[in-house]
Amino acid sequence: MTDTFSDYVDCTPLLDDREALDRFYDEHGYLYLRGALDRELVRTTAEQMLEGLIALGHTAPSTTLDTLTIESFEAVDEVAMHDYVKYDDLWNHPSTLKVWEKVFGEPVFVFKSTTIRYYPSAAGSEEPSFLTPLHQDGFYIGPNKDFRTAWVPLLATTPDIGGVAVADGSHKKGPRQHVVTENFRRFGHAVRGIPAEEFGADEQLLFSPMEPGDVILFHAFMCHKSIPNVSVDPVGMRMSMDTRIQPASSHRGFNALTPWADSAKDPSKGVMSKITGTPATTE
Ligand SMILES: O=C(O)CCC(=O)C(=O)O
Repeated sequence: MTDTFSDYVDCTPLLDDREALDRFYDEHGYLYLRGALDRELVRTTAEQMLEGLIALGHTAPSTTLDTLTIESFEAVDEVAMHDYVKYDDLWNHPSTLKVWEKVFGEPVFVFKSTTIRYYPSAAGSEEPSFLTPLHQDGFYIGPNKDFRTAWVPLLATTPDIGGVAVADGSHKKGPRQHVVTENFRRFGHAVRGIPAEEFGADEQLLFSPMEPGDVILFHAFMCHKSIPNVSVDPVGMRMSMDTRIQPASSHRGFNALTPWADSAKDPSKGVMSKITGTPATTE
C-alpha cells in the first residue's frame, strides 16, 4: 500500500448528466461533489458540535470554531454528543435530499445511524487507535449492500487535518477479507480491517482537502481508511460526519433504522456485532 495520495476527481460537473455520473461511479466507486450542500446548514451542524463540546466541558464557553481544540476524542461522551448534533436536519433537508436523489437517480432513505467525528491533533503521538483501518463499510453494514456512504467535513480539511482516503475503483473486486487489527480499537475491541496483502500495490489511494459543503459518497465495497489529524502550525480540529444512504425502496437493515447512540448498545446487532465478533441476531 502506498501512502502517497492522488486527488479525488471533482464530479460536480456530472451532477446533471445521469449517464456520465453513473459511469464515473461504476468505474471509480465514488462521487466527490464540491459545494453541493448548503454551507449554512453545514455550518449550523458544526456549531452544534462545538456547542456539545462546550456543554460537556471539553472546551471553554468562549471557544469558536476558529479557535477550537480539545484534549482528547476518547474523553468525550460520544453518546451524549449525539444529543447536540442535529445531523438529520442536514441529511434530510430538502436541498440535501435533492442532491442525494440526483446521485441515486431515485428517492432515497438516509440511515438513522450517523458517526460524528471531532478529532484533535495527534501530532507527535502514536496514531490514535479509534481511527479506522482500511475497510469496506459493506463488511460492517448490511444485509443489503446497495447503500452508499456519505462523508462530509464540518470544518475545512487539509492533508494534515486528515479525513478519509478511498481506493480508486477498489469496489470492483467485491467484498474482501477483514481480519482483526490490534492497532485499531473501538469500544475496547480490536476492529477488523483489510490486511495489507489483500490490497494490491496498484490500488491508488485518493485524498483531497475538502471544504464545508463538499461531500464524498462511496460504494459499500470501496476500500477506505482514516487519515489522522497531525496538524501542527496551525493546529486544527478534524470535524466530520458520515452516514449511509440507500434507495428508498430497498430493505432497511438494523443500522439503517437505528440511531447510532442506540446501535452502540447491543453487541449482537448491526455494526457492533462485527466489531465485537458476536454472532449477529440482526443485521
Ligand atoms: O472519517 C474517518 O476517519 C473514517 C471514515 C470511515 O471509515 C467511514 O466513513 O466508514
